[in-house]
Amino acid sequence: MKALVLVDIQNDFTPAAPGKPEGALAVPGGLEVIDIANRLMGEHDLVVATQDWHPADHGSFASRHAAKRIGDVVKLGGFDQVLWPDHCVQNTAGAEFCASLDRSGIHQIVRKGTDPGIDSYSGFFDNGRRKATGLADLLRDRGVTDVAVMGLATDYCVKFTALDAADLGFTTSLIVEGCRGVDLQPGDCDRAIEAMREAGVRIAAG
Ligand code: VGL
Ligand code: ZN
Repeated sequence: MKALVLVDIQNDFTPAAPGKPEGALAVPGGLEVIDIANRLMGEHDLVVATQDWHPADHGSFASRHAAKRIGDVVKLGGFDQVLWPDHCVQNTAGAEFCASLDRSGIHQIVRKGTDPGIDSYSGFFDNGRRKATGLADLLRDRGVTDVAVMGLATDYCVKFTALDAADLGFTTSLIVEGCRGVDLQPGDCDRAIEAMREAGVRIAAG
């Protein structure tokens, strides 16, 4: 059984388009992954979409930390945390999936980042691996053996989702043409892809 995991293809992670404002944390080229996602849905037995879903006071938001700026690093939940603009706040338009993503092809939605005290880049666990989102159980219950990962952002949520999938024993591939990244530091995306490859993730095209 093959699953497609679509990571965080949400309004806040994508640039402006006709009828759509620029997302709060827009990843360059982020809208370009949607056609690939829609096409690959039909080639998988199970399609799961992760959704970054933060409370308004989430600790990853620079706005919650006095005298800190976007891109600064603080400790959150005991871990280094990059600070982001407010994004994907629960029940806001920014947190919704992009309108052109084919919702009818998505079987399950897994929300993450709901605990204000810790971030959750992976679709499987929070960054401290304290709580599971339920994605692993969902995949196992459906008899999934192979997981293809794509979406946003290559160097954060895609990376940690793919690394966890491989670590959990799924035969994991990265659909590299279906990913776009932040590159806060030049080369972050390339390094993320290399880290996935080294962890046994197969790097596939589209
Ligand atoms: C993400 C930064 C903050 C992601 C989520 O989806 O990669 N990045 N929250
Ligand atoms: Zn987030």
